[in-house]
Amino acid sequence: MDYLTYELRGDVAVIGLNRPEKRNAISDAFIEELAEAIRRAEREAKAAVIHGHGPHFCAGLDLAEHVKKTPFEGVHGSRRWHEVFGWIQRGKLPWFAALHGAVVGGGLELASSVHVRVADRTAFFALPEGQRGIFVGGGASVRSARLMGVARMTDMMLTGRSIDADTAERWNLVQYVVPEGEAVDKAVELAAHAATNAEISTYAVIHALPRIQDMSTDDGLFVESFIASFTATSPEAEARLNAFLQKKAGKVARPGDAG
Ligand code: 1HE
Repeated sequence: MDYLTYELRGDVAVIGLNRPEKRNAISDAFIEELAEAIRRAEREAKAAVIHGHGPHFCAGLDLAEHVKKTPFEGVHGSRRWHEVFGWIQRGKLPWFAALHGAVVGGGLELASSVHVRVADRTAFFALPEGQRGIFVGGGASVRSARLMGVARMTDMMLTGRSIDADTAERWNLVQYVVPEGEAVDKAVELAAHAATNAEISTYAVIHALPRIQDMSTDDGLFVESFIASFTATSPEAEARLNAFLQKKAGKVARPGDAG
């Protein structure tokens, strides 16, 4: 692989963006490698982590390649990003991102397609598309806007505002902030935990929660009741529920206790 590293840590696939000399800027060939790595992780792992090698997570779209494209090639490129990032967001695995340095433009769009984001204190977030004369094209108007809200995203795009990790946590762009250099380990720890969940519950979380959020209250509650009933009657749920009742499964941990 030219642009990625791939390793298995137990049940967790760890994928590293590996074009540090160009700040992990994503070209067409890069996105195709990512597509392959996602499919491989789905075959080999139960959860996945994505991170960046070098000083930054990802500088977004490869602008040197983009500048040579026709408008229609640009549309196809954007649609391919949507497709590939969609395999992350609505695929088979829970995905975790470990973020540091620049998480900008398409880098933030990639980060927004995973399920849980961990940032270290060096991470900063921006959407410089407005300054570059373009618009977001890797899903930010849908995914990042749903995370932080349209008002904040509008501010970032109009003013070029760059925010730090703590602000990103307040804005719901990231769920964990850790000391410098610790994001990958934290993300792998969280992913390893998610890998122990019942597959059907994880699938419901990934696929049902965002869809229900897009529904009316009445439709959401109706759909929820069917998913709850379907998952609860699976053989795995029966085994897990009985294990708890027979005191063979762990109790819910208090915050701060080992899980
Ligand atoms: C790049 C890219 C890139 C760096 N495409 N080559 N994204 C941006 O507008 C972000 C542009 N990048 C930056 O603002 C900075 O590079 C960083 C803040 C991310 C990092 O700064 P720094 O000082 O560590 O690195 P650098 O010296 O700016 O860059 C090192 C090299 O990477 C340099 O190339 P070199 O040949 O001169 O060594 C840069 O040109 C190159 N480089 N970023 C191509 N993005 C599907 S739509 C998504 C739309 C977007 O993502 S728009 C936002 C694009």
